[in-house]
Amino acid sequence: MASHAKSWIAISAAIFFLWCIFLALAPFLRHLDSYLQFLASTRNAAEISVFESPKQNVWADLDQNEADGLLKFVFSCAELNLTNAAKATSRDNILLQLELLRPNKTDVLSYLKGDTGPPKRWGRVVVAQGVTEEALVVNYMVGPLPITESTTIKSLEYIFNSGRNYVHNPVPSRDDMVRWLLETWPDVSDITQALLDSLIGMIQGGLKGPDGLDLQIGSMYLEGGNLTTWVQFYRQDSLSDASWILPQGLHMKIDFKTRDPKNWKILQWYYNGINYASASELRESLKSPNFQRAPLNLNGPWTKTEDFGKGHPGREIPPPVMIQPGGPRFEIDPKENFISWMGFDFFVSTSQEWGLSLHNINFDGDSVIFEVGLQEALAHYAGDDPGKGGLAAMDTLGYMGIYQRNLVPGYDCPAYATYLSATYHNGGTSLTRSNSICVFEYTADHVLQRHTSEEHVSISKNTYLVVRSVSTMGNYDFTIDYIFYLDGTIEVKVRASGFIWAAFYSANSESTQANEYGYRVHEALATSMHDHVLNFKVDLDVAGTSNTFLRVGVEPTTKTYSWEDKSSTPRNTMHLVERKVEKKTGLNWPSNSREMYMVVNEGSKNAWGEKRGYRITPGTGMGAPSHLSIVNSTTLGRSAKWAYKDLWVVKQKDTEPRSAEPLNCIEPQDPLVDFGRFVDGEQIVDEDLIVYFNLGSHHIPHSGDIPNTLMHTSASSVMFTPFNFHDHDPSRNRVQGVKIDQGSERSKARYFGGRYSEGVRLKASDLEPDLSKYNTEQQDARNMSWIYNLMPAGN
Ligand SMILES: *[C@@H]1O[C@H](CO)[C@@H](O)[C@H](O)[C@H]1NC(C)=O
Ligand SMILES: *[C@@H]1O[C@H](CO)[C@@H](O)[C@H](O)[C@H]1NC(C)=O
Ligand SMILES: *[C@@H]1O[C@H](CO)[C@@H](O)[C@H](O)[C@H]1NC(C)=O
Ligand SMILES: *[C@@H]1O[C@H](CO)[C@@H](O)[C@H](O)[C@H]1NC(C)=O
Ligand SMILES: *[C@@H]1O[C@H](CO)[C@@H](O)[C@H](O)[C@H]1NC(C)=O
Ligand SMILES: [Cu+2]
Repeated sequence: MASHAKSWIAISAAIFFLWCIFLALAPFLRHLDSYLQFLASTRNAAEISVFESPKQNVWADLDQNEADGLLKFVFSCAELNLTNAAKATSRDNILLQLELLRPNKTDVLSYLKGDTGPPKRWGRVVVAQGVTEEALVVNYMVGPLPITESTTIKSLEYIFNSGRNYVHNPVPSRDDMVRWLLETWPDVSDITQALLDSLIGMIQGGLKGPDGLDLQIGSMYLEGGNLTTWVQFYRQDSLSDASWILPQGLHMKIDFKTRDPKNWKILQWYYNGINYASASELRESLKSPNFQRAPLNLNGPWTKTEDFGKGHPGREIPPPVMIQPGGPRFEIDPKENFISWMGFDFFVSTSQEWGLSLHNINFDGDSVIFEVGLQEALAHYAGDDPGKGGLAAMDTLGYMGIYQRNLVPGYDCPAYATYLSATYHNGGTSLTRSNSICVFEYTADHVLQRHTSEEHVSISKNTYLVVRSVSTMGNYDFTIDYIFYLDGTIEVKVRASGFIWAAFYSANSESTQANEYGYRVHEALATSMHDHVLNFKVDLDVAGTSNTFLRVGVEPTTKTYSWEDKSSTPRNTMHLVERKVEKKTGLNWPSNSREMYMVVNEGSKNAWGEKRGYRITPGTGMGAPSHLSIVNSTTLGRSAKWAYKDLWVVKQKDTEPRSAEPLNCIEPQDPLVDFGRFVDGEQIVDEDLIVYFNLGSHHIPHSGDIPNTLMHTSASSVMFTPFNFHDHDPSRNRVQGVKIDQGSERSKARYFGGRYSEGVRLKASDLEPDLSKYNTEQQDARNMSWIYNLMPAGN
């Protein structure tokens, strides 16, 4: 290394040697971020409530006692042969994560009905197995918990339809990779100096140059466990974390064949639209007077996400805010994470991989949804350079729950929101994300109901309850909301903001037409089109588990009615046509909304004899949520078959609890859970149905995405809304409103529901939390993540 002493490094944490997660934890690890700790002025659920859940939260992740017992158990388990990660090499077995193995629905239902006690608790244990010739990531189940004499460990296979409990680990050793890069890369720093005006070298222990370069994984290829990957140079930016929009036009292809670093090599280079078979070929070419250089994509004020300067005059006046003088109107049992509001009640659980889920949602005592939660979040890119050409990121492997960070009151949620925390057990330690979930009521800027006649105007406020979390996955922050409305409607909504993962703009591109994959947005920067597809599971139990999926068409027809003149031309009109979905299937949102999709209970009728149901409909946002545009993605293989349709109707099975599995992307051709096999022709009339639906969008960033994508245009949602479920609109007896008699003589207001009749005293902090007073809490995720073990050191 001495001869390269002046070489800088900068292989940032962004380099993830797992081909689907490279979502760059770079910002996290680079800054060891501090987190906001809320002061007493923020309501913390644990401090307020005497409200008690009628049942135990059987979906709650392991408590500290269970996790400690499990940790002891696995380290003393001869079969696992675990080595402490701090001392381990890639030839040892390392514990990756501990979490709850969610109980089977069958067992939960009998508990909820009161037939049995709570289901036995089991833990899921994930191990990186290095002692065997082939490196694997292996799943086990341990239970019952807490640990007693009768606790056993078993291979965990039943939740996968591959018949396996493991995937091959293409990158068993981060250390080996770092060592290899240390030895190899200084040899090519002359190339980055010449083309990017920046040296590469290798740092360890956090040494970093101001104009250092990051490396980010782009397209990756796995062949039977052999990993080949393109890496692209990015410029660092420690001030704005803008490295995502500072791609450089230089790419290298690296072959990490087998576990033996002796077999690893740089295979190929790519610069400004031209391929080079080796570093020496590129060096030769550089000497030629005809060599075409691309402009540098350099940092500057344009990447800053804030403008602290004097702006538009209007911004010196603070904007309107919501306040909650009457206190919250919902109740929380913080021990069980059980929430009750206006006839709704439900449980909340967290998982380190997929974040929040809601369970056993009832409305006025009727079951509506047994479970709703994120399954996987995919971002699939396209482009004509090796960085974006085959890039697909699946975020649950990057821990969407663990990266639900502390929320910022007054910004993420109203100042008056109630906050919940979550604890995760990973890599042998535990980490609590305090205040990472917020719950609040909000009154919309539009009413829920209004009607005006000559005599009266009648109008009702639209107040709803939101359960919110934000998962930061590298470049994007995903805000996920579960929203409850007074009529029994439930909405699931996703919004994203952050840096786009941009492409280098090259005049020499291989594109066959202008703007084939995006738009030029800076000197040497182009947007890269990508599809966001976030898959959610909703286990609807509409007034019980015996449900049928109906498609009710709104169709044109031609008819002659009895009351019409027999000789008249037939009348062109429209009517409703009801069809049952008889077999498991995938569906798209129909054009012109020409069909209603609904789940009904044929054994449960309302007062008018109509089947009670819940309609599933695209909600509010940028049009109908989209599915993946690519057909048979080369990158995804069979790992994300759920991405190809808007929604899917299948049947509840204890052996198919999830559509996706974080480890799927490591063996895409033979994933642990192949969703394609869920849709097997089985009959689904009067059955316990599961609907999987996708949120997301075709994201075609433009100049307005620089520096950051904005939330209002990135939003998509799906709503579940009662359909003949009640005898009339159930919002009437829980809403606030007024009826005003019109006319000069009478003009009288009659209110229904509570209202403010006196002024309220406010503290400034009710309007604007004083964030400068919050403690910052360092929450280093370093030892939390086995992924970290696969990343180069030095951050
Ligand atoms: C985390 O891991 C590093 C390196 O393995 C070690 O030095 C450090 O002590 C660990 N920290 C904790 C809190 O375990
Ligand atoms: C247990 O792991 C060690 C390496 O950590 C290895 O040397 C040993 O052979 C393993 N034992 C068994 C039984 O696999
Ligand atoms: C769930 O059911 C499956 C299949 O019936 C069984 O193998 C498994 O052990 C059960 N899981 C738990 C956590 O009880
Ligand atoms: C992986 O690479 C090694 C070394 O070249 C080779 O022996 C092996 O067959 C490769 N595996 C596959 C499945 O291509
Ligand atoms: C996608 O895969 C299906 C099933 O294998 C096949 O029928 C179809 O032709 C493929 N389409 C494309 C564009 O590759
Ligand atoms: Cu996007």
